Amino acid sequence: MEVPRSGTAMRYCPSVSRLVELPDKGRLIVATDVQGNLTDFERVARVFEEATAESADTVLVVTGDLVHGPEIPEQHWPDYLGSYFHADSARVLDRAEQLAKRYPGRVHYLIGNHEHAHVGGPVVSKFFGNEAQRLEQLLGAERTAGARQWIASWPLLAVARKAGLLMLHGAPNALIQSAADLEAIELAPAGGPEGVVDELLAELLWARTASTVRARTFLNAIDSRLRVALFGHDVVRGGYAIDREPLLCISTSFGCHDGDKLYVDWDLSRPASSAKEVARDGLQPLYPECSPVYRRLPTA
Ligand SMILES: [Mn+2]
Repeated sequence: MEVPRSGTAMRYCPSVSRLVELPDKGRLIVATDVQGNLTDFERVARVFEEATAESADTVLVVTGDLVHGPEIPEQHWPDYLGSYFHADSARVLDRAEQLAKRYPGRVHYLIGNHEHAHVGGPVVSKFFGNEAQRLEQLLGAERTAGARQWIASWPLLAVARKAGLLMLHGAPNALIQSAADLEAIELAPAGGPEGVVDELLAELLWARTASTVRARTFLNAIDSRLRVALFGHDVVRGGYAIDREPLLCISTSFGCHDGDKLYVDWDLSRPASSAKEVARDGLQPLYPECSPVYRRLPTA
């Protein structure tokens, strides 16, 4: 069976919004950067399903990079990668899709730079020379086509206006005037050669930090009520980082020891005032049964 070339440029379907609106009430679970870790994805799914059992209006947002991870033997595992795992991105994609189907409209995956590599973005090479090609070889032609179609329906941002929270893959460093700028983003620029990336999209998917002024300008351009940006992309060994307000960078999985992995659990009807407040009241350990290695949770 012929496997199609990886990274084939896809366009957003006209009906797909770049920004998904979350409700003004209910519970919000936010996780980041699973990078093919099936065990961690299953745990995130369990957290969401347990929250759903208590409160039926729970929503889950995963801020990209569900796929692409190491497939190296445990004896060669470097300590800086945290707890050992063997990536199984194909099964993570399957499980992620099943979960979204089981809870229509309540499970949202945002595009990360690793997903973008499947739909027209630049080649990513973390553990393989071409991560998208590796995964697409494992998937085979038919599942690859399906995965690309699915990824091309994922939004870039999630917004919880009442809670004052914006979710995206990288730091909110892009210069935008309004949400309309985001709607103009294409996965691959029209008519351009492959590998050329929309500048705005590159910022959204690759920025690791932003100045306070720049980040607040970004939030304001979308909604003046937004107070905090939740994102991943970078590995924070201790589970979260607040470089400065309004930035809350979270590491739910990749690069961390199990006891340091964090996600956010927030009441969508509660307006957040700062990243510090969300860190203090919203961060939860993914594995409360595991001892922290580098993690220090904020105190009141
Ligand atoms: Mn990333």
